[in-house]
Amino acid sequence: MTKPDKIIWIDGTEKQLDELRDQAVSTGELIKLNQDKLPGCYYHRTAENDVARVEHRTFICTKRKEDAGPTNNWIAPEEAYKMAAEIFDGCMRGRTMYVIPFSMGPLGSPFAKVGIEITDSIYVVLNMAIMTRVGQHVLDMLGDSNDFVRGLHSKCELDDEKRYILHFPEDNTIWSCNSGYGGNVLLGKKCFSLRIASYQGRKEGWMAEHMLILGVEDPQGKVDYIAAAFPSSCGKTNLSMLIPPEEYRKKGYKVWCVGDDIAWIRIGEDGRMWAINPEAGFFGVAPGTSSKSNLNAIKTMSKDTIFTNVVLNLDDNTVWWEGKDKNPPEHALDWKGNPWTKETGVKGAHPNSRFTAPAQNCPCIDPNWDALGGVPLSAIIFGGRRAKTAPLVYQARDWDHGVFVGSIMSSETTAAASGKVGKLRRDPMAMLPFCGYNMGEYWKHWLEMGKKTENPPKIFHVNWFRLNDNGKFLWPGFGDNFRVLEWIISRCKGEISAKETPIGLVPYADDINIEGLDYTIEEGKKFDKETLDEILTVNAECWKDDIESIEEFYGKFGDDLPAKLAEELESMKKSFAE
Ligand code: GTP
Ligand code: SPV
Ligand code: MN
Repeated sequence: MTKPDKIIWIDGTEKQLDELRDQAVSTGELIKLNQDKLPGCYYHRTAENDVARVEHRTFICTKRKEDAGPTNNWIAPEEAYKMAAEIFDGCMRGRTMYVIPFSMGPLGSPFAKVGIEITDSIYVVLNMAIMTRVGQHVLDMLGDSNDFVRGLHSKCELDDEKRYILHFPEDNTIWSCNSGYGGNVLLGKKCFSLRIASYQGRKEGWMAEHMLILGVEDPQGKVDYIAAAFPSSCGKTNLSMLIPPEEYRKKGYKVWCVGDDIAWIRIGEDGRMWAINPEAGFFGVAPGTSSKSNLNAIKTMSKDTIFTNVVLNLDDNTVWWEGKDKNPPEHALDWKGNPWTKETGVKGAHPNSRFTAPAQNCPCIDPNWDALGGVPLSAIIFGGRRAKTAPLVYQARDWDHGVFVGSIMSSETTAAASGKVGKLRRDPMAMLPFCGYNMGEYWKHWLEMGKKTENPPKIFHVNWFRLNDNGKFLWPGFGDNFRVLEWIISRCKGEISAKETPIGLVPYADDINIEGLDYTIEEGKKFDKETLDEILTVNAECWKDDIESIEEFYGKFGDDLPAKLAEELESMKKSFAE
């Protein structure tokens, strides 16, 4: 169908990848960065019209529209195949086709699944080689099996009017055309590991979730694992690599990173939920990442990293972005390739510019990050970007209530997807753009999984993003989020009590340790006990508005809304009315 001139199978060897890097440099697709300062690092720019996921052009193509549900775009499979086949017809003429066998999950893990991605982009090959396990050993493992996801990608003409990200969960197939941007084209990531895998998970009795996984080690050396679902650009990578405040580090606390974006979760024989990170690298947001906010990420990207759509520093051939440090380069090109200085008056890096780096590079990568059986979860956290309404942290009363808490998640939109930024929308379990089937069925699956798990994780909700009236963050965030993790773990162990409210269990302010916390909200206003009280408050008026919006959202699902969730909503409404 695509009629390539040449076909190359990706064998996963460094030699082959190196040849591809050289070739991409020779055509300008990649720029080789300063190899003394950034060994193994490269720079890439996407087309200006192609900088984020395109949710309005992303489709779930099931035979029946109901199976895609009210939150997904849908086209019938035969129609989608036909339309896209015309776009793909001859699209690789004059180009080379690369065939990438890849594994999501460590080879030999019972969680792992194989995919093959066909692409005409070297950038895709090199990113997939960081983000997944690629090469001949994957084919060897697959053997004669037909159980693999078929991924087809072509840049085509990068025509945004013919850009489609099509998923065929019933055929284990993904077709993506006319884009060269990460989430649209690295098919192992959101397309397979969330949209296709969530569909597979329901059929096979497991869960594919948009979650980071981290381990908290206490001074005795015991590690508790936590998974957390936040929408795109809402703090997963940062939380997963967090460095605890100094007074905790001195006592011997440490955070280990297992994954920063996706968790595949199964019920273990011990009656707990176990999770793996199916990826092998990080595709992280660059802007805002600094030695202060996320030192581990900065170290992770110090070698073998591909930078996309950041500022190119012409003085020393390195990279920069807003929030990296206070020294923007004096001679530079912005993400579009135009001469740029900070006086130019526009952002030099695209707000959704990214780094692609191997997980192995991360200084706090968990020794068990690629354990075949995964890690056991003590807690699951949901969270969003909410200027108001959601308190800093609260706990769900039980699993079913936790599913309710996840289902009513909402967050302000970010630059990770094309469209308006800062618009509040409901984003259940951070899966709105990633659930490969009817969200109502997905909630039923969550409820079922809880029933089947003897000792399920405790469920929490956090919000690092409460603002004051001047639009300043009230909570310091980043490393100080450890203070909230401490409360969560104490709750899991049953060590402390919490306050019953209509939304769930909220901390007593004294149980959040703010000792040593030094944060200036704005000039003349430091974080204090009062601020903590403020961000722990459940404001009934705000929540009553929220309930209206939840009712409207739930209304879309008709009979597909699980009765249990409707009951939880009624009961919350009632307790606010009391
Ligand atoms: P995706 O990779 O798109 O899924 O994003 P993510 O969820 O991994 O978010 P990431 O950790 O990259 O953070 C996104 C943006 O939020 C960055 O600009 C961060 O600096 C900022 N951020 C992360 N954590 C915090 C926090 O605790 N407080 C505040 N105020 N900002 C944060
Ligand atoms: C996200 O948008 O949630 C990302 C980046 O992690 S992308 O791979 O583009 O989906
Ligand atoms: Mn991330």
